[in-house]
Amino acid sequence: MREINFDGLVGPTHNYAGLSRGNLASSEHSGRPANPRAAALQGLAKMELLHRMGVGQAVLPPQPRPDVRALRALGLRGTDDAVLRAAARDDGHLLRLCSSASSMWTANAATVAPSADTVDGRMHLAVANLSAMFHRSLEAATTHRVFSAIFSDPRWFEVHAPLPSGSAFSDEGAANHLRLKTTAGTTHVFAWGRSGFEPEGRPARFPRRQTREASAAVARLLCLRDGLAMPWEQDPAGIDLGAFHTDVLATGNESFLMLHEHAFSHHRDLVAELRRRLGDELSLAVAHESELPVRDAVSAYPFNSQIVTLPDGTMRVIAPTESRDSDTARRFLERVVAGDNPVRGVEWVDVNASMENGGGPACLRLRIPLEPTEIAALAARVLVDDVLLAELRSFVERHYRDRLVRDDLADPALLVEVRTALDELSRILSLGSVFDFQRP
Ligand code: SUG
Repeated sequence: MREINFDGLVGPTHNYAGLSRGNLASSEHSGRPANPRAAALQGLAKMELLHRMGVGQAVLPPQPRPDVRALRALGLRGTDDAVLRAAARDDGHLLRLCSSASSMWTANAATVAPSADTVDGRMHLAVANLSAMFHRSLEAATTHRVFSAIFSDPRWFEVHAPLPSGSAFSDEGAANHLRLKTTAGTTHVFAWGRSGFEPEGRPARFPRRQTREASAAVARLLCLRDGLAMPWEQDPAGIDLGAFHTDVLATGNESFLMLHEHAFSHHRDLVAELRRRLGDELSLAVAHESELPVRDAVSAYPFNSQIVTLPDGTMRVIAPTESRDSDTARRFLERVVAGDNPVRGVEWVDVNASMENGGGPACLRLRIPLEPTEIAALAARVLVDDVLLAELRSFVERHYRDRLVRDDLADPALLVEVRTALDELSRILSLGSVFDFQRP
């Protein structure tokens, strides 16, 4: 089995709208001018690095924004231009809500169980409803179509529709999920922040996006073999300090897990349970508050690194340059590399444009472990090679603006540019008509 990282290509409307309460970077950078072209090229450079390192790499398309269909569903009428003008009225909040390039953070697109872990021996993928944040909930329908187009062969794959929307079954995808594996076993940790039905025990500063009930439903949909699912609560203190997803404070790969003590409630019990299931082969690096304050972990994102296995079996940490520039985060990662575990080095990547909206290297990718026969059954041209990378770079350079400010979202020319671009991209990637504007 080979893990393929499906990265979201940054979209042409990448902007800073301050839409995600509880995501400190999103609030802090609200209203700044954005450079969608540079942001997309940063993402492509990360894909190229992983591809060159011999890691499986694929790409997912951005989604059409502004989302005119959503604006019409909210009661705006007339031509597309009239809809944009109406959405820009008052302070333009409606337009910003429907213009985010947030589908780039594909760690939130879905949760995946590889075929080795499921009762029917097929790969299962559950699209996330992203109900907690309105701008993100707009992604789910198109995400479902995109995955259904790629994983269309029912002999190998089952793509599940998002859970019914609503706050009780609010699901944020793989950002709240960890798959660990040793020779002793496999465990899928499903992290959740609140119950969908019981009142919260104490007042919360920031939203708990994932519910326990959603995690349980996703685990059922994925058809995991008995005993593989392990639900666990996120530490409410961590969420209130800005860890809106589990992958802000914890990440793992096969037999290695690194986490902050505030990632999960009762982290010692979590570690003991993982040891019971996975044995001594599991290696762990736990950061304590005294070594690495949550505040630093949230701003520098060392846990939002990708941990990848190279063809020689050793691991590398793909970390954001913000972690290199933070003394506490860098020292923690240096301790990881020096430790008794399979990690042999750190590669620093600049994904600053995404980071300024709270999305590090790990947010930008969805991990999908696939068997060779399953890779051969992918029904779109999404696996990255040198030719596709060059085409994507040229695509971004031809179609993306290098500056976008709030008022530009109402520019009717932007909508035309985005549709022209995504129409071309759906052909480059052989995806068929997956976007709203391509469908009746
Ligand atoms: O959902 N930011 C995203 C960041 C997602 C990060 N993903 C993971 N941790 N896996 C979010 O909060 C900000 C958009 C804006 O404010 O313009 C935003 O949606």
